[in-house]
Amino acid sequence: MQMTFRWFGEKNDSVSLKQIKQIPQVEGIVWSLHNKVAGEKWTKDEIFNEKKIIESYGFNIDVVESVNVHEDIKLGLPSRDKYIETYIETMRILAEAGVKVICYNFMPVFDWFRSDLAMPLPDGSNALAYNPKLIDDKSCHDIVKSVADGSLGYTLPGWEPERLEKLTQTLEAYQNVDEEALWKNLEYFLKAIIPVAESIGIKMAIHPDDPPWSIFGLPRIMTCEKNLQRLVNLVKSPSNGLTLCTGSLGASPTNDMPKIIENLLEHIHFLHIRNVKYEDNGLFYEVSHRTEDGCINITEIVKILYKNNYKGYVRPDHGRMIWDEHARPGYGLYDRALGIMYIWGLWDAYNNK
Ligand code: DNO
Repeated sequence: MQMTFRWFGEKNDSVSLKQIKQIPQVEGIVWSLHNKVAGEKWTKDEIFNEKKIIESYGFNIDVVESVNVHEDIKLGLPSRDKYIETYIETMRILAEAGVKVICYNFMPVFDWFRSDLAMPLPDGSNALAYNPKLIDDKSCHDIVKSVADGSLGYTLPGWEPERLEKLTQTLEAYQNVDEEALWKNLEYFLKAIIPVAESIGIKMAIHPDDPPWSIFGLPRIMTCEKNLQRLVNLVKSPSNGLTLCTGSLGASPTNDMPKIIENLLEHIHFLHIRNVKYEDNGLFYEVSHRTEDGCINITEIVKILYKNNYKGYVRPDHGRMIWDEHARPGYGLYDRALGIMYIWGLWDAYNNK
C-alpha cells in the first residue's frame, strides 16, 4: 500500500507539509484546489503551482480529492454537457501533471454531513458526530446557516456559503430526482468521462455517501456493497473504480466493512481508513483508528490489504481533536498521525509473521 495524507493547502490548513514529512512513510499528499467551486475549470498554472509546492517536500501528487461534480450533472439538466466538458479539461491537465487517481462523489447537495463537529468524548478529546435526533429536529437550512454564518469557523465540505441562497431552489429541483434517476445521471456522467480517463491513465474513484443513507429526503446511492458493485458494472473499465471509506460506509451496521473490501478490492484505487462507533438509535461518532475503540475491524481490514499485497493508495481519515489541537474538524495532525502508525503497526506485524 502507498500511504498518503490529506492536506488542504498552504492557505487552508493548520498542518504543514514539514510536519507531515515527519510522519513515518508517507509518500503522497492528497490534495485539491480548495478555492474552486464545482464546475469551475482548474488551470494549468494553478495545478502546476500546487505540484511544485508538494513535490518540493519529496511527496507525490498522485491522488486528488476531489474534483467536485457540478449539481447540474447530478440533476441531469441540459447544462450538464458543458460542465462535463470542463470536468474533462481539468482531468486532462491533472493527467499531464502526473495525477493517477481522482476521487469524487455523487452526493446530492451535501457532501459528508454531521450534527456536531466537536462532540466531547470521555477522554477529553472531541470528534465529529451524527445524531439523527438533532438532524431530524432541524431543517437543513438551519444547519447550513449556522455553518455559513461563520459561527463554526469552517464551511461544510464541498459547500460554498453562497449556495445557501439557492438551497431552497436546489432542494426543489431534486424533487424530480429519485434514486433511479440519480443512477441514470451518474451513468451518463461516467459514460462521458471514463473512456477519456482510460486513455489518459487516470483512475476515477467514487467516494461513498456519508452517512450512507438518505438525508433531508435527498437520494443517496453509494451506500452499500450491492450499489458499489452496480457502480463498477455501469461502465466496465479499470478507470471506473472506488474510494472505499471505512468510516462512511461503516456508519451503517448493515455494512460489513472487511467483507466489502475483500469482495471489491480490485476496484479500490484509494482507501480511507478510520473507525466509528455507532449506537442502536442511529447515532454515531468518530473514534481513534484502533479496532477496540470502535465498531469497525481495522485489524482485519489491514490484514486483507496485506494478504492481497494491496498496491493502492491509503490514507488515515478523520481523527479526533486531541492534545488541544486547533485544526479543521476531522483533519488535525495528531490523531491522523497516530492512525498512520496504527495502520503501519498492523501491516508490519503481519509482514513479520
Ligand atoms: C470527508 C471526505 C469527503 C470526500 C469527498 C470526496 O472527510 O472523505 O469529503 O473528500 O466526499 O468527493
